[in-house]
Amino acid sequence: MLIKRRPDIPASEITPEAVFHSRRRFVKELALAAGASFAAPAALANTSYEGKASELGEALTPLDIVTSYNNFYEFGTDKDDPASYAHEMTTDPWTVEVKGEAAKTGQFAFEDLIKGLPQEERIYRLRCVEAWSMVVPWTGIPLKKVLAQFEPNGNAKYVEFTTLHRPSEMRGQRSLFNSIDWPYVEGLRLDEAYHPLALMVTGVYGRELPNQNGAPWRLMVPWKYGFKSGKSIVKIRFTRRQPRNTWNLLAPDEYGFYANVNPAVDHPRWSQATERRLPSSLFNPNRIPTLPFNGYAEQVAGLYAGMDLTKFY
Ligand SMILES: Nc1nc2c(c(=O)[nH]1)N[C@H]1C(S)=C(S)[C@@H](COP(=O)(O)O)O[C@H]1N2
Ligand SMILES: [Mo]
Repeated sequence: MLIKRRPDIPASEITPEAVFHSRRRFVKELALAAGASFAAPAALANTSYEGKASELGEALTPLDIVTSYNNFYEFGTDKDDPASYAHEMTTDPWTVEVKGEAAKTGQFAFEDLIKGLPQEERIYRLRCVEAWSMVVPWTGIPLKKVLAQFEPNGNAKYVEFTTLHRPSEMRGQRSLFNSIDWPYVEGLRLDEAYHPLALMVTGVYGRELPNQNGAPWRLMVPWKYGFKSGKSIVKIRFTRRQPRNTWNLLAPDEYGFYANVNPAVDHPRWSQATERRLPSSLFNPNRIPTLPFNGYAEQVAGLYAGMDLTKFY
């Protein structure tokens, strides 16, 4: 079974007992309900992840780095802020609102939304626009499976994802120094969202998703810069027109809507030609070339046929 235990975080940082148990019970039921499709790929099922070279032929980024070096501005702008403060966020119960161009809209309990949907394990590279990257075994539901259940209609050309706005539990949203207009919003073209590589992530390294990584669920769009993969999603809206997205609103010349990983298009303030693969240090920077579409070009380049990717960055 994939989900065994929570990450090794201090007892003081886990959610209150009752909440913890109710989600645990749910996770167990989910695993039973999903049956065989929930199993990890055979090669990984019986091995410990630590130190294992991945299916991609690249070393996995250790779990302690995946859970301690994060971007989650709702908890602060330093890389270690999310690990320090994300435990202040309550993730159970969790309600998701579905709106817009779809037959089934309304308020849904998170558990009901994912009930019966197949959970899969995928090892993906995540490339941040700040030029660091990691390789992580994520558990999640193909995004298409999540979205199709709402039966988007013919007008639905895009999908917008809104993440949690709860200043009482998110100190970055209370900070006087933050420049983001909360909540954090991201969007995809519907055909991008329906691409088989797009995943709605519910776990990491076979464990329940830690709060700092976006519990209880977050996007993972591996061919795009990390900022497209919104964490702790509470709203899904199907739209006719391209939704606005947080980073584009903040700095339109630096962050586009598409945000496909592209070593040939530099960020105005730094090169995107290479990346620091975590773990990375001063003495061992572990700098490697960045690949078009983060190495997934063969699968996804067709989505952008005929588009000028220096214009639609
Ligand atoms: N809600 C929310 N989602 C977010 C962010 C954020 O600040 N808030 N940061 C994004 C950025 S810039 C990156 S690189 C990834 C980092 O994911 P990780 O911390 O799990 O590695 O999350 C993305 N999702
Ligand atoms: Mo990022």
